[in-house]
Amino acid sequence: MRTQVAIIGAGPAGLLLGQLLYKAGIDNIILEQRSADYVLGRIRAGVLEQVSVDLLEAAGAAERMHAEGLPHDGIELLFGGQRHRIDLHELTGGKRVMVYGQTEVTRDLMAARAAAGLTTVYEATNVQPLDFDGDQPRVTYEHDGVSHTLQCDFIAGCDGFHGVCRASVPPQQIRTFEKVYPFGWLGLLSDTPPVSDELIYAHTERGFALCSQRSLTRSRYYLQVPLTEKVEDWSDERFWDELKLRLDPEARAQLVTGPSLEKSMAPLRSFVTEPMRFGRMFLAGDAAHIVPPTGAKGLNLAASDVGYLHQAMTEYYQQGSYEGIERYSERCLRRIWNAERFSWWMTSLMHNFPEGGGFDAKVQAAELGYIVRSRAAATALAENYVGLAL
Ligand code: FAS
Ligand code: PHB
Repeated sequence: MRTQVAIIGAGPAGLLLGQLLYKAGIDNIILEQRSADYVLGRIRAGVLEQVSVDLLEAAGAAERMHAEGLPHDGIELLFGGQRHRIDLHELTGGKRVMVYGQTEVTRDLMAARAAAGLTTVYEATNVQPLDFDGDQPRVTYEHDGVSHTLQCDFIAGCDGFHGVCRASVPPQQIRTFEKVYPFGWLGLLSDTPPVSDELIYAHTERGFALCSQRSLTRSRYYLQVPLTEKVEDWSDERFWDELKLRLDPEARAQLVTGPSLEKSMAPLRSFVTEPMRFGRMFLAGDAAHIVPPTGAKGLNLAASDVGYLHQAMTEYYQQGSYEGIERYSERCLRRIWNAERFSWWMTSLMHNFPEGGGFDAKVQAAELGYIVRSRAAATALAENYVGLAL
């Protein structure tokens, strides 16, 4: 079997890349280790930057997002028992974010791919990217007990943090940077109306909490918890009781609780791979980098990587140009490090670091107060939150 671009991973990065390449007339096949239902069952991101919205439009997968997504002009910071609105729209000269779940983005991209009649091999096992340091890369895999080889021009490693592509690069060719945080996020999804019109990021003595949403009838909440916590030790009732303790009185009174549709724990880490291109193999999305979700950047970085890779592939096949290929890592990493800094900063600002003691807590309180009093400080938060230009 042969294709122009072999894409490993059918998460948002792989599916978005597949659609953008298709629109450019570039043949591609996606190899995914899980089933489509399993991929759709993962509850993850919820906030899209304009850059991601634009790329979904270019991919022909934005119709339902515009019909059902929720444009948001601001967020709220809750600290000292008070909520303070950050007016993203006003502070950034008219920019906003789109609240639309990653599950729905993935569903829309899957539907667009199926409508285009493109090949996705789900439940492909033992996927191996090979010979990407030469001119004839290939990917071997097994499916339904049969071994296959996919010849290709390029390999796109969109296989997430635990994927095979980054692991296939000789260690001496790759450098990684990592910071692990001493806590995790316990998330709950429920068919209950959101507690407020906009997202609430809460910094409290009991820990961080985030009130997010998927629609006007479906909410997503997160609590900062120690890494020793286990999801099975958190009943719905325990989760709701702890969330109430981290909200202001108005939100506490507004909160509608109900049975969880999903509960999961995610560790928090910052991670970057340099470079992101190895001969004819490119890493994109979580395969190359991870951010703590506090800044809502993970999915958006995956989208911008894919935007750069689509541009590089289009220039190669349509103009014979190698410039986008050669500049891929540099272009992605500039935007990645800006998002890594912002995500680290938001995480450091909003979470409790017990080992930090009184001084760190005082600095957090001072910085939160500065943000709500200083237009310059609020603008810096706002322009990073809505996403820096490509
Ligand atoms: P993904 O991990 O989504 O997709 C990779 C795909 O590759 C998967 O389908 C996997 O099955 C497949 N794969 C892996 N190994 C393979 C192999 N060897 N062969 C074939 N296929 C293989 N971001 C936010 O912005 N906000 C959030 O709240 C948020 N919460 C998150 C919670 C969790 C638990 C995790 C893990 C991530 C979260 N993220 C969040 C980040 C997340 O949204 C990612 O940024 C996003 O999924 C990145 O998309 P991909 O790069 O496509 O990677
Ligand atoms: C979410 O809705 O899952 C979400 C929103 C904003 C974040 C993180 C997660 O910063």
